[in-house]
Amino acid sequence: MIRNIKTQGTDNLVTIAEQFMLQGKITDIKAFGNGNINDTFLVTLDSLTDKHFILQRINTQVFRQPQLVMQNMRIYTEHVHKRLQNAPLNRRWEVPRVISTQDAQDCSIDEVGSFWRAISFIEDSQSLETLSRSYAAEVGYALGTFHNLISDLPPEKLADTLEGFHITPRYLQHYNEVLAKTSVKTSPEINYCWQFVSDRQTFAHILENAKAKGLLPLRLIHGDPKINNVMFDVTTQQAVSVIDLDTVKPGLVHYDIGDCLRSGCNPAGEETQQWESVYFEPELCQGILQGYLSVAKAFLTENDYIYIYDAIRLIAFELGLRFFADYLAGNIYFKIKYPEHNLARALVQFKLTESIESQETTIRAIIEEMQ
Ligand code: GN1
Ligand code: MG
Repeated sequence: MIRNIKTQGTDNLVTIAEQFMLQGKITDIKAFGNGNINDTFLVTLDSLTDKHFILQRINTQVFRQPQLVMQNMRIYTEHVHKRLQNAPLNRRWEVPRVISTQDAQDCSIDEVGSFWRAISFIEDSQSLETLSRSYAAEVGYALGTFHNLISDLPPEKLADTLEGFHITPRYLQHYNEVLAKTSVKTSPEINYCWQFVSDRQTFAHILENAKAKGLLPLRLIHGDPKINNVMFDVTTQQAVSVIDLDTVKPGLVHYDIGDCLRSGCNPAGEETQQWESVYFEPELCQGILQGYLSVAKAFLTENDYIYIYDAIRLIAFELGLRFFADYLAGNIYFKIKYPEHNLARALVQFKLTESIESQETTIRAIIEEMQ
């Protein structure tokens, strides 16, 4: 099923947006960003103070307890605001704010039961879909700063809003269940994906095994730090915020490092149609890690370093597996623009994984020399 944001009438959107407004008049509402799960809109106001805010319909098929997502977001933002007040950074850094409804709620539920929330927009900033070398260290700095600012918030303070998220063996199990139920038509692309997954069944457990053995600690993580969730100041071109806080919850920092690198070091971008030319760029990897470690070195352990390469490889593989399983299941999780979209996305991630694997020595050397 293809879900289409256009089915949400504009009048209706204005009515919903007005629930969150304390001042000004709406002059524009438009679809915003490239999210695969929630529906996101940028609301423009004629107010002199806050000129924009983000309006989102949370996908409650994915986030079954949206109230918990909002609760986490409040706890996270309050903690970080306090920390920044006590010890400001020596450069611009912003944390998105939850905007309450006029009757002081975290969300507004419309007549069809959709769950809407509003978040402040980071003014004078933009996101990037692909990275050039000059931005790589900034992306790493942003993730490191994000981790650093929550490193003193006990992980158990935040709820698990998406059970199983980034637990690769669970995705593998789901994939095997889907496969058992589906009569898959075969094609060279589908065979490639099927073979790709079947050759990596043992590898899928690598981070969860390390976690179970107590080698890697649970910390608070972002969950989805792909590069277009990092906002850059339009003037200084420095990273100024990490947005999309739906999946901030306990996990391994390796999920975040892997996700940031699998998205940042793929110059073709995750939506490219030319999957055969997808590759992992080690120079971008070096830049991102350098920026990350400039902030994160203080809290990483020796074991953390040992698993960085595996994390990069695993999260690329995992995302490919998630896209492929969703394609086989009939596209019920990720939004799609055309029927084979999730298959195309899976091919991109598998090709990227292949490129990571073929450059293992180089990538491990980059990590080694930064310790
Ligand atoms: C989804 O919706 P979006 O684009 O923020 C997904 C991430 C994937 C990403 C791939 C909750 O994020 O895990 O890495 O697509 N989010 C969830 O682009 O599943
Ligand atoms: Mg997201």
